[in-house]
Amino acid sequence: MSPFVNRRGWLQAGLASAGALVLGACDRITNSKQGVAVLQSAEGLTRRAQRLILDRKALAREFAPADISTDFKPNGSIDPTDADYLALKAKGFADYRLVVDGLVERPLSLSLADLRAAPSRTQITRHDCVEGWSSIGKWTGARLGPLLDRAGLKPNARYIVFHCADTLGEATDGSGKYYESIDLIDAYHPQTILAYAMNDQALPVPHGAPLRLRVERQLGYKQAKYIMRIEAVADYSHLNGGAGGFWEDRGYEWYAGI
Ligand SMILES: Nc1nc2c(c(=O)[nH]1)N[C@H]1C(S)=C(S)[C@@H](COP(=O)(O)O)O[C@H]1N2
Ligand SMILES: [Mo]
Repeated sequence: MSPFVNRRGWLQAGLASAGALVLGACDRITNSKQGVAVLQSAEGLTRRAQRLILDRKALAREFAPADISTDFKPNGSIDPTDADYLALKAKGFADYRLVVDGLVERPLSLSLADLRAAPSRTQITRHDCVEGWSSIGKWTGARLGPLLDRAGLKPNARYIVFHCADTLGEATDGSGKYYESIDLIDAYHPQTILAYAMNDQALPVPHGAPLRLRVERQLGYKQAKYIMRIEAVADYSHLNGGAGGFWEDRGYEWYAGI
């Protein structure tokens, strides 16, 4: 069972036991006007929480092959010059390994072949950059949820951090390396994939070769390219500028939903 389901189970168990407490005093409560109001407001709260969770699980719109942009704009880093990345690129990424570690039971080190053999998904979606442009692309990749299950998240894991190969900016936050983070609801969303292909070709360098995130209900800057390492954490405030991502450390919103 995925930790997301575990947590939801935990939430439901919590609500059920809160309900049991209320039910224990049922007679007295329903006999008072105030008591009925308490029950009604609790029900409203549960319904709103449920709606929020359903909304977080909704799928992003998917498009038809004819909608695919022929001029999908590469943005931000488009040709990293970091030494480790250049060495991998020189060998066509044959030595590439994705490290999955942090709060996991079984740290992983996956080759591109391992990733291609993992449970996958293909989707045609629209990418929206905060700069005001959008492009539609077709992405194929390993679903993040099953990979996290393979590693086995520890119960205190709350966020997934993506550590990238490229240095985009000044080292104002201790590194200047690009990084991003998402919560477990987005990590287990069915359209959240580690894409190794774009428009039926191996992912090109300008778009994040050999591996980039697609988290389809979020803005462009959440779509981390050049992913080297995935770390499960309880909290991200100790990383770099503390705001959970390269652009977040520079004032952008963390959740960045669209
Ligand atoms: N590693 C890394 N990931 C990144 C960026 C970057 O500079 N470095 N730029 C982000 C931004 S702002 C956007 S809009 C998208 C661009 O993705 P694309 O190059 O495929 O269009 O990547 C995002 N992910
Ligand atoms: Mo962007």
